[in-house]
Order: sequence, then structure tokens, then C-alpha cells
Amino acid sequence: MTENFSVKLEEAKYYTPEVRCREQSWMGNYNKTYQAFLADPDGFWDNVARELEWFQPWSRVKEWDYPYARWFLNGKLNITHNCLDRHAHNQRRNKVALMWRGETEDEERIYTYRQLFQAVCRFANGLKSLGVGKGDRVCIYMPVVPEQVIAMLACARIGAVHSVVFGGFGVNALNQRIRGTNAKVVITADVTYRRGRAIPLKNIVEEAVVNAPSVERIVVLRRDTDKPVELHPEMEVDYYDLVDGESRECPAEPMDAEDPLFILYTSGTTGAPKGIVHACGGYTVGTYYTTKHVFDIRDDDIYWCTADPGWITGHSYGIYGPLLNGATCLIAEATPDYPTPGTWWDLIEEYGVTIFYTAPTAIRMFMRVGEEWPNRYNLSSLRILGSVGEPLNPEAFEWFYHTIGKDRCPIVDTWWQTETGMHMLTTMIGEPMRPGFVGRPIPGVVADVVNRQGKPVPPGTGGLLVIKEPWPSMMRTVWGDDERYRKYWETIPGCYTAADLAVKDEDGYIMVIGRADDLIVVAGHNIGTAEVESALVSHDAVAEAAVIGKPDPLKGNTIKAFVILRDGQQPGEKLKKDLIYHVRMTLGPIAIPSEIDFVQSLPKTRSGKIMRRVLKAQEMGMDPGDISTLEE
Ligand code: 6R9
Repeated sequence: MTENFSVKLEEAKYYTPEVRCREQSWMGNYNKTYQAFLADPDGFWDNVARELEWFQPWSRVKEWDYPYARWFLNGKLNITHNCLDRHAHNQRRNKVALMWRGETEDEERIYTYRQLFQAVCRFANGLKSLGVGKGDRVCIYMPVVPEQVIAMLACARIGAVHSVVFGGFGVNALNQRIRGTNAKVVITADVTYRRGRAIPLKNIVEEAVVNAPSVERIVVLRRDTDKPVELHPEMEVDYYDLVDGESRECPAEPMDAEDPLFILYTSGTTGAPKGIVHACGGYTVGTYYTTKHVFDIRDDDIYWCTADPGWITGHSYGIYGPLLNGATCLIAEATPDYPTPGTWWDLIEEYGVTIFYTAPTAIRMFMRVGEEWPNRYNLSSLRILGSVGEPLNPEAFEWFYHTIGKDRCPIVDTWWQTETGMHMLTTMIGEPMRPGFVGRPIPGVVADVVNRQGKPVPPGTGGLLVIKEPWPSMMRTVWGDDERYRKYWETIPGCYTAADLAVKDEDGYIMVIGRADDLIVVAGHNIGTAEVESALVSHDAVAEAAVIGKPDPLKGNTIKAFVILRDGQQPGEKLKKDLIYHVRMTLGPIAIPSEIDFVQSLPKTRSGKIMRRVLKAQEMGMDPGDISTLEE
């Protein structure tokens, strides 16, 4: 897609929440707060950072040496001290921090702040006993269980850099990510459950660590504690054995604000996925602030973010942000429509969820199965609804607002990225909401829609979404590949380019249209065309492959693959099934093409680059645009 498009702005339709929403919110008046930020950006962030506990105060709020920013210079802190100790040692000690629900009703575990603190300390001590220390990388490849959260926090406690890999990824994807960070330890579980089936995670890890020489130990959590799991004694260690006898106290490592906190991989447009690096200080401040204000979180809220902690949304708003705010969080190993499309609504009713943060792809799936499902449950506890991951189209907005929120709950559609670490655009609680538009930059963020020269485009004209000033939780680099970091800031001079196309209305509200690059967002997951193509090409029968995203009413996009077979290979249904199985095994189920066409040739540039937009235009019956570089 290119930014040469315009959108006919119909007469703006706004939903205006009750005035009390704004008057009683932490933020109060959006415009006033935004102006206060513009008047003194450093003073603004300085005030936010003071709400947290630091072992040593910072000497300067930021240093901006384009395109590198450093925040809270010389400040020392530990995110887990702020997530745990700050609450566990005072009046929140017996408050519930984490409620976990497995796939079945009888799988439930609840941790108070005190209990979570102790569990994290014990595992942190266990990691130390394996020789893990500050700066070491630890890969976490786990199902959604409390130990996944505990593992992340335990790493952060001792200054080890966690790299969480979503449990739905396959062998190659995991191998690439382990090797990318040279992880010393991998933490996993024997199995994960999906739709009632046990999927053996440990076997996948064992395959993935072959040719990953950095890995010294694998920690294995037994899901079914009654079932023994065979462990290779020289390399594998049982989670429960590791924590057995460990102290329930472990001092939080004082981290420099600029020390890396974690690496999280996100799909790149070309080549290998990018290990996005986040720093301790700025990330803590950014996620604390946005969770507090965007969700307007209160002490009596029951907060549920449905994202797997393996994605950035799970990191920032499933775990760190809410715990920094002392919230009670629900995490669930629950597929939205398993065992029934009422599962999630049942959880909301049962736990009394007040803030519900989910993705458009789930909302559209629920729309399709019909409102009789949510209508069977009492959803009156809900107070605030949130959306993230893809554009929340007006139909989905309306459904979410009326059917789930019963016209009472503000919807915060939040635009941000793995790279930004925290929310960047939304409609703050109490501000009028415009369906189809995420809203405006949150106070603390300077964003705009511009042309390739960096000039703001008029309302209704398409452009690229950019961020014009550094923000605390911005990524610091791409692990091992700083060149790719600089690219984000070089596409348009002076700006961070998000690679999203967008359009603004007269009131400054921004509508995000979709990606401008070769990423396909399928059901809220970013999939790089390059990754799927190379998975296909790694199959013996395939000579070449190109994939495109095809708009889909449910998933946002689905993947369509065009495949050139090697000579002598027979196209057919059997081979299609083989290819799908092959992609599932290499990349995981989220990257499977929904359609495969066998073709004789692919449109390419003279320099040999596949022109996916030509394939896409053909597929959609659209004009392919400039094809001057197309090969004969
Ligand atoms: C948080 C997250 C980032 C990409 C981003 C954009 C899309 C995210 C959105 C949205 C429209 C929203 N995206 N939120 N598009 N409206 N509210 O999803 O991070 O996985 O890195 O994806 O997702 O295209 O560039 P990440």
C-alpha cells in the first residue's frame, strides 16, 4: 500500500461519554494536560517518574542525540520493586495481584501481592543458582500460566534480560530467537493446552536448542504435577526442584535506567525478525503512566487484558503496567470460543471484570457468533473497554459499545507498537469517541500524519503516521543490529516512522488504515511476508513463493500464498496440505496461509524483488499503480 489515497470524511459521528467520566478521571481535562506537557515536556515526565520508587534519583530527564534517546540518566531502579515490593510491603500486601484461569473451570490459581512477591523471589534465587546474572539473556517459551509471569518478573528482579517467545511459535521461529539473543537459559513447560489438546512444548524446545550452543540449561515446568517428565539431567531442570528450599526474599538488583530490561521479537519486513530492546527506566515510567491514565485504573478495578504475555500487549498491559499500578489482574489460558463462544463473557461475569482490554479480531469473531452469547451473562461489572492490535472498524466499535458496554463504557482504542513500548494514540476517557478513529496522541506524545517529506497532510489526505519527539518507553535499539534501529528514524527526516498509513480529521483525530510495508496483521499478530515465504521455500517441492495479506472480515487479514513448484512436482490438494503442515511446524499455526495458488511465475522488479503489491492488486481487482520497475 502507498500513502497516495484520500478518505472522504463523512460528517463526524461522536459518542460522548457522561461528563463524570472526565471529571472523575486521573487525567481530568485532556487539552489542558496536553498543553501542560507541550509547555514543559521534561517537567511532565519528571513528575510522572516521581510517582515511582527509585534507588537513586536521575540527574537529567532525557538526553536526545538523534536518533538515540536516554531517559532518567543515572537513575537506578528495579521494575519489580515497583511492581511487587512497593505493594507487598504496605497496605496492598493482601490484595489480589494475579488471578489465573486455565482452560477448564477447575484450573485456577490466585496470588496476593505478598504471594507473588515471594514466588518471584524464590524463582529469581533459583535462576541465580543456575548462574544467571545481570545482563544474561533468558528465553521464556511458556503457556499462559502464573509461572510465565513469575519467570519474567524473576529475570527482571536479578537484571537478566528476558526474551519471551509466544508459545504458538514453532521450532524454527524459536531457534532463530534463541540464537538471536544467545540465551543462556530457556524456561518452558512440558505441555501447553489448546482447545483441550496437550501440545508438547518441551519437545519443540529440545529441537530448537540443537545448534544453539549458548543454551546451558532448560527449566521445565510440569503442568500436571502428578505426571513425571523425563529430564536430561545434564541440561534440564525441574521448575519445582529449582525453587524448592529457595529463600522467599531476593534483593532487587539496582538497574541503571538505561540497562536493557527485555528483548521482544517482532516481524521485520525483510529478513530475520527484529529483537526490540527496551530499557529499565523509561519502560517502567511509560507503562505505569499509560496504564494509570488510559484505563483510568482504580484500586478496586478487576483488570483483564486478553493478550498472551508473549506479545508486547501482554508485557506492557497484561503484566508490567497493571502491577506497577497495584491492580488486580486476570490472566487466562482461554481461547475466545473454546469450549463455547460464551467462555470470555463467563469469565467477566465470574471475576467481575471492570476493565476489559482485547483485540478487534476477537470482537469480530464474537459479532459473527451473535449477541445471544454475551446476552446470557451479566456484564454489568464492566466500566471501561479497550482495543488494540488492528484498526477497530466502526461496525466492531458499535457492537462493542452497545452489546458489551451497554452504551455506558468508554472504549479506548489504543494505537501503539512493540517498538513504542507504550500506548501512543487513543481517545482519553471522557473525551468524545469517533468510531473508526483511534483518537489523538496521549499527553507525553507528539504524533502526526505526514507526507514523505515530513510535511503534515491536510485532513482527509492519506499519509504516514510519525512520532516527532522521543518518549520514555521507546525502543533503544534492535538487538545486534543497530542499523535497523536507525532506519526507523531515517525514512522521514526528524521523525520516527511507524510504517502505518493514517488519515486525520478536522479535529485532529487519527484513523489508522493499515501497514505501509510488507507486514501482514493476521488476527492481531504481525507476520512478515519474508518469514512465511522462507518457510514455504524451505519445503523440498517449492522453488519460490510470495505471500500477500488479503482483507478478511474476521481476522483483519488472511495470508494468501503464490507458489512456484520445482520441476517434476505435482500441484494438488495433497501438496497444499503438506505445505500448510510444513509452515505450521516451522513458524507455528498463526502463520498458516489460508489459500495457496500454484503459479508459473511471480511479478518481480528488475532487481529481482517480488512485487507483492502487483499480486495484491490482481487479487483484489485493483489498479497495481506504478509498475515501471516490473521485469519484462
Ligand atoms: C500493540 C501492538 C503494531 C502494529 C501497528 C499497527 C497495528 C496496533 C492498532 C493498530 C490500528 C490500533 N495496530 N494497534 N492499528 N489501530 N489501535 O499491536 O504491537 O504487535 O508491534 O503491532 O499493529 O499496524 O504498527 P505490534
